[in-house]
Amino acid sequence: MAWMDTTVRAHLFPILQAVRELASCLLAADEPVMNYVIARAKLPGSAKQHIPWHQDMSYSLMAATRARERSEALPELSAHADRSLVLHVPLTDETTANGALMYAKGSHRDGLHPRFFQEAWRSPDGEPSGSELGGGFADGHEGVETLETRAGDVLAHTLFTHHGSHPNDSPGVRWHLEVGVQDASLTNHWGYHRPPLPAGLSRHELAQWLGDLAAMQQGLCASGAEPTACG
Ligand SMILES: O=C(O)CCC(=O)C(=O)O
Repeated sequence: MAWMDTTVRAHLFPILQAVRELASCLLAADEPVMNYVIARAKLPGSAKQHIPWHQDMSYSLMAATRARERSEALPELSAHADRSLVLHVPLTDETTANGALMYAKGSHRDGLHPRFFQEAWRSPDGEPSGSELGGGFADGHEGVETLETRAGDVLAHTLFTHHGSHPNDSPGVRWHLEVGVQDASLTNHWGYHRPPLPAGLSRHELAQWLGDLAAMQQGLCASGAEPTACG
């Protein structure tokens, strides 16, 4: 029997079902799949939970390409970004004071900045990456916009969009869900199981979908092999 509790049944499942249509529309994909879901809390004054400016592609390199040189990887990274999105779903209202998201407008057009081609992934002789290069954007940059949102809104950004968030200087905890979605036809070189977003809210569909979620969490490939051996 798949694991199920009240929070999943009453909150997580309906949210994921609700974003299915949005993902399908934005990706022009009949059956979008989910490649991860994270619930994040941003505690007041917590420096450790402050996420600096970044591009999410940085965390998807091993799923998007086998190339270890950025210039060689860029076409595959672009193809991957074209058919993937990150949905940021506020569970509490997000204001500048409690850590709302900031986007650098138009930054999704410029591909992956060398800083975000991870050290651990690039070849030892590749171009330099790392903090010395800077990311190109910071809170005060003229192309940067803060998006204050209400619980129930959804923000969508590409894997190339430069984004960061304000610190949480309010007395309350800020919660959000982050859902990575993709067109199912996109090759995922890592090869772990990616379930479709849930289509219905019945107990039967939920139980079935939780089995899918458990397989994804265990890192199982479609073939059942370990992720490092997939793709
Ligand atoms: O909430 C944050 O501080 C950052 C969230 C984020 O990077 C995202 O939703 O992609």
